[in-house]
Amino acid sequence: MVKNLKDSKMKGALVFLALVAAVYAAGDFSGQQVLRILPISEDEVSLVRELENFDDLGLDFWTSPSHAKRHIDIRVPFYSLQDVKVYLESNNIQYSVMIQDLQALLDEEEREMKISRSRSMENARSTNTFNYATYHTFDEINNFIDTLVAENPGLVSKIEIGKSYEGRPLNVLKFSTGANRPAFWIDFGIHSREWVTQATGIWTAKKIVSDYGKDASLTATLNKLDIFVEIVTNPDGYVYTHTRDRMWRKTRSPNSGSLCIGTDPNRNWDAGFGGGGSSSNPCTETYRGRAAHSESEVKAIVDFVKSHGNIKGFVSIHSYSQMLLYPYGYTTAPASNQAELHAVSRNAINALASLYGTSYTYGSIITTIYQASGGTIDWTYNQGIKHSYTFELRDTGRYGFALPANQIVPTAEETWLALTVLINHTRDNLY
Ligand code: BHK
Ligand code: ZN
Repeated sequence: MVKNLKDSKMKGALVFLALVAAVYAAGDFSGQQVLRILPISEDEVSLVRELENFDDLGLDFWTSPSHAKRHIDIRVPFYSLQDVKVYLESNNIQYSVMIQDLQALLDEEEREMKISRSRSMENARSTNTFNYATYHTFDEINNFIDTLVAENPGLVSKIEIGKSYEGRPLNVLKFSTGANRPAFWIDFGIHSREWVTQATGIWTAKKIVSDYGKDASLTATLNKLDIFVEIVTNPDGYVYTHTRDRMWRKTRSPNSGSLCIGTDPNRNWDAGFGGGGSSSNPCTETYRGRAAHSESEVKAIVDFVKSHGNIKGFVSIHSYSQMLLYPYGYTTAPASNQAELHAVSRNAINALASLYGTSYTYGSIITTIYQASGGTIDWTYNQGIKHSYTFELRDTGRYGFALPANQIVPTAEETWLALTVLINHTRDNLY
């Protein structure tokens, strides 16, 4: 009896230790690598795709398997590295190590944020002294939003279009100089780990108020169009990337019948919903959700776009890969104004490259990255928003989602040059 009691206590202690280890492991990327795999045949693509079905390996596909000769980036936990490398080597599949030790990059990221924070007590007080060159928490971003609105009452207002699953506000900035205008929408951070996007959103919001009344083109734009900016489109995920798991992509809503959390908000839209390039498995990064618009973060934008009724341009911003994409992602059928989308994209990426030489590829989603069903801009396009685009910001994979903070401002600056091409074209072609 005594022995049994002791045993069960021991067991309890071991279970507790295992749980503690599991919780800590979620936030610890020590020894983890990102492998870039280059399958040279469709057979090799299938072999890599099979890895997705082994939940125990704990793999995180940073880019999805698509076709031969298109690379696949996979984050591999330390405990699976040998198995995965042996698997690839025994199948003669080419790969290289893109990130040697992910935790080393994230340690540097955290160190940089701590230094910036200690120097930036003034962050919340004025958008002129705000530090645009570091990553910020959700609370800091909301303070920035409120400060920007307070500083520019005649130009900027804040709209709460809904609440996230966990009850956080879905804040949208409205830049407007008159009533009943057609509008241009830009969202950032629908995938929470793509930190350079939220940071670019902050810089972009400030850029719009700085240029209004000074830059002739932006002034003409805001005399004709309203601009809506959602900086943190997936707030629950964003908070989670700061507190628990820097590499969290999805929403944080639970899935009945599964212990896995979250839906991919870029597979949850009612455009080819459930089709290829989306998953029915809640444990994958591309889980589409139980139904189209099941995610409140998505539904809020759907309702907003429909009730507004006059949104003429729509851009949804992701990272990484350096691409400018247009519909469709769920079908190879061309968009009705594909020639226009293609020509405008080319102008936009040329403008972007003119600043720092950053090179982008462009084209339809399905022909340029891979098939993805239920994506944001396929839905907005089918709603009649003919100027619908998606960006994949820096970089091409050297740092991936762990892009160093010293690249935030250059990324935002060059992206703005491309955005203005898209906005100006929309302004001058309102249909
Ligand atoms: C972007 C827009 C529409 C469909 C797919 C994509 C690519 C995006 C994704 O959802 O798979 C890649 C990604 O998040 C990394 O930014
Ligand atoms: Zn993304």
